[in-house]
Amino acid sequence: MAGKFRGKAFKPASHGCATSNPGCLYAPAASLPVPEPDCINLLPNPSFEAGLAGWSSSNASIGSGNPFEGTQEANLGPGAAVLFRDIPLNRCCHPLFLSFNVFAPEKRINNGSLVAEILWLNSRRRPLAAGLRLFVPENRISNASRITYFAVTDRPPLGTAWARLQFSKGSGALPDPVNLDQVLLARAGTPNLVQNPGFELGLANWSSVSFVPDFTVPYEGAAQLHATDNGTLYQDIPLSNLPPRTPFLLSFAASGGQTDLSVQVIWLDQAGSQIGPPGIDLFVSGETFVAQNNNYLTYLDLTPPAPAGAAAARIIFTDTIEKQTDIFLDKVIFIGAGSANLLQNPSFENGLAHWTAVNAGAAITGEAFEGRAVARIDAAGGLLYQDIQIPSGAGCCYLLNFGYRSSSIGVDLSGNTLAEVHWLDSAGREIGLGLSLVVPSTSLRAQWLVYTGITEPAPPGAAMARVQFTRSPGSPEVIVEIDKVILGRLA
Ligand SMILES: [Ca+2]
Ligand SMILES: [Ca+2]
Ligand SMILES: [Ca+2]
Repeated sequence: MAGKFRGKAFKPASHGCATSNPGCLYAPAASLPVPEPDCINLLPNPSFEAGLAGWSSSNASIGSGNPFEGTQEANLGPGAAVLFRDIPLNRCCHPLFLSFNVFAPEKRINNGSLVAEILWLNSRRRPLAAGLRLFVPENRISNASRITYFAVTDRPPLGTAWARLQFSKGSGALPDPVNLDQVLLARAGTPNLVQNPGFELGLANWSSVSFVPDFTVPYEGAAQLHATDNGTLYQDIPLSNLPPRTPFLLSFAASGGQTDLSVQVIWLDQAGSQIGPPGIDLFVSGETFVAQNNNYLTYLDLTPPAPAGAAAARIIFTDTIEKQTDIFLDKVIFIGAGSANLLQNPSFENGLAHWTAVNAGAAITGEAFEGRAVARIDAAGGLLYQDIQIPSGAGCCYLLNFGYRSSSIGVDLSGNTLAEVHWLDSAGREIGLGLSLVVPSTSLRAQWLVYTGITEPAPPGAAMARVQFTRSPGSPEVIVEIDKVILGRLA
């Protein structure tokens, strides 16, 4: 994947990214590459499959012990470590969407703290401003956890020509290494529209019943929210400064015990009355949280375009506590997006409707990633795919996101699962590969993992995208589950 991006950087852009774009900060001289379409993953070598090529590092190395994606991961530490790189921005002043995955080697490990940071640099690579600083506290990343982070920067100041992406790790109680893999940095539609998104100001800007601030090892920062009773939490996001009919991306992180969580985005008119059906309506079972073993799960979804007359979007969290347990929430993101989720029956709540499968089925389970059903691929290997129309999609990039887990325990292996997006022409013939994610065979205890990638731009003539999952045989009786598949445009 990295090689493809790098190879493309020096080819003439053939779909709309004109070299004379008025948004470009610097006119491309002969010595500079032709600007790429800026919807792709801006990071070459995002999964460390080319080792640390392109990254500057201190006390970081490459490992292949248990990569999150592909065959290799970056190992930070033990002890203090840093990994950074500067990324040229061909067009100024768009916020950026960042995703990465962190985990500990399979030992008794309590990580040191980790900071993910984006700095805006001018053309001489002098810092102009901070775009993002995300702090992961000590002991959040234990050997039980593989955590996905999403974050959005603010809008870079005029004169920004580079973004510096930096991961710095502090020392924990040794051994304290942190592994890092599958980093995504791509143009976002807007900065985060949520006020006090990480609850660092407690309940400021939120309306709450039962949720209270909590400061014990949050997902990020120094605070999270906690509830031990049935409750609700909401915030209204005004839409007046956004184009009508904008779709939105919602993300949040949650963990807990036997506590069901419902998450909705509803549309409100000027008078505060609800318009139409919810834009997002998610359900996470308390059993799913129990199976995560106190590890935070991160969710991402896309709304359809806001309906005509929508003056605000209300993000609502509702928890239903079965027993004397609790729930934690952190880091809510709501940004303008480029499209709705284009997949039909994305969460397998209607069985395998709209999907084509070999050696795979849909199953009702109390531990679904989302809702009450998942897709399961047999231990002997199997596949699952769906074709979707992408009218006027040429030149656009698409975000792929899904939940994955295997039932493997101990020495059992899951087999490899390839998640891919292929481009099809109007006759349904494949004309190219947009994205390939390799979910490697793992012996991790059953936990949901969250995979996210962004395709290359769809080539001219692309009329459809095919989202496909193919699994090779694993240990007998080890089932692979896929749930809540998203394919849509980030910007
Ligand atoms: Ca990798
Ligand atoms: Ca927080
Ligand atoms: Ca589901």
